[in-house]
Amino acid sequence: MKLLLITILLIGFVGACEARQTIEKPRVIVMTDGEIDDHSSMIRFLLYTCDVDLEAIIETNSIFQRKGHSKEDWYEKRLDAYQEIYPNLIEHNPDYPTPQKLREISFVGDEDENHIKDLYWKDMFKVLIPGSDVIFKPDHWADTPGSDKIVEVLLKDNPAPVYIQAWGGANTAARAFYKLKTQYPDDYEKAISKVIMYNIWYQDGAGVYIEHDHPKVTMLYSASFKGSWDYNSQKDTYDFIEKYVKNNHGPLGALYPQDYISEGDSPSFFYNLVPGLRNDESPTYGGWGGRFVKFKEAPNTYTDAIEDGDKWLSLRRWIDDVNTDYMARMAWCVKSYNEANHHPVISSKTPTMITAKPGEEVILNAKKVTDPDKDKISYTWWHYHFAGDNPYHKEILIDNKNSKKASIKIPKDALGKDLHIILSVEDNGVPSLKSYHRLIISVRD
Ligand SMILES: [Ca+2]
Ligand SMILES: [Ca+2]
Ligand SMILES: [Ca+2]
Repeated sequence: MKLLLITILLIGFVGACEARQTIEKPRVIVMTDGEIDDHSSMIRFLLYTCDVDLEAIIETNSIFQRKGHSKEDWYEKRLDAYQEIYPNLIEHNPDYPTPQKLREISFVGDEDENHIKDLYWKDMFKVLIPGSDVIFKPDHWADTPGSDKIVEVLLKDNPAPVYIQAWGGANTAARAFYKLKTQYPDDYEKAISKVIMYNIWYQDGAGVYIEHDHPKVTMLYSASFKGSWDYNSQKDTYDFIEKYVKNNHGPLGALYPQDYISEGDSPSFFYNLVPGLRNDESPTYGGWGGRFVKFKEAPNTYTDAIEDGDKWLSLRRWIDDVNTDYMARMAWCVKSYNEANHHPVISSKTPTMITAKPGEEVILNAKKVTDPDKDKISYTWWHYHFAGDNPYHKEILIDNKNSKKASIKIPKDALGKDLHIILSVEDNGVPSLKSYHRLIISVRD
């Protein structure tokens, strides 16, 4: 009887893990203000559209790009270039959306200058920060194709979260939320509770308005993109852009407008990549898009986490991995499957959650890791000692941390804490690619 029970538990456990791995791709809406940075970010983003369930791309304005740029053809040029490389991209991943689909889900949102009246760069840290007073309300603004699309997406009978990325202002989303509240009162709460917004600063008055009037929306406020991904942050990447993006990598990379990586808005979509890091479970977990902590004065708002006294570390710790991955994607634009590299795959049987006692030794086992190119795999286990709501703040050494099978001794004073253990596996392809897995060890008696 006991054996039967254990067997059932084991099957249940494995089943739960597999369910995690087959989880739907994150539903994503991009709002871009068409700044030069956005022109660069869009090139990279298009190469990751196979990893998300893209609902819409919406052109907007911001206090920096006051009239927006939808009347120009910067975005259309990128879609045209994508169309050219699309046949090659689907050799590497069949989930890339068709160029036709991308055009169908492209919209223009709010580019009305009156909706950012008297707001300028100098206000950025005075009135456009979490917890500030509301400056504008969208009550009397016109609906736009962009805001109506957001309404439509949120009303769909699909309970999965919707990630809305504000690469510029968020007035378009503000208007959509207002419309839901006033015209769809019965569906409003359900619709709005699905939204997780990743804001690259608050680049118009919408951020504080949403905090006040739509507090069920989860707001992530990033300021640390500045100094890690924006203009001037990665000035050692001239060669990278020259060699791996602009030249010999097809028409999309050739459009890269800058001489080095300058993509202040990109962290907002990095957040939706790398499912193995489980960013989707909590902003406090941390991944390619950085890590966040709860902001005290607004109940559902999160701001950049500080790690080791460093406000950039949660983003910077991944920069090399993120850019190497981009190199591989750029190669997908021009190379055949056999000439290019693809990610190693960590078996879904590797546990994601276990409980251990203080003083106990826990075996960390990567189970099966395969590589579609039959590359050799190397392993690194590490303790992300800032991650989660309940972290054990001291670093813990992992025995055999560069082996498939490693072990960790749970410290005695870790009782009640959760240890976030990250496994990264790296192949030896060119460029080498990493995949990740997060195991959370709850230390309980
Ligand atoms: Ca246009
Ligand atoms: Ca922008
Ligand atoms: Ca590989």
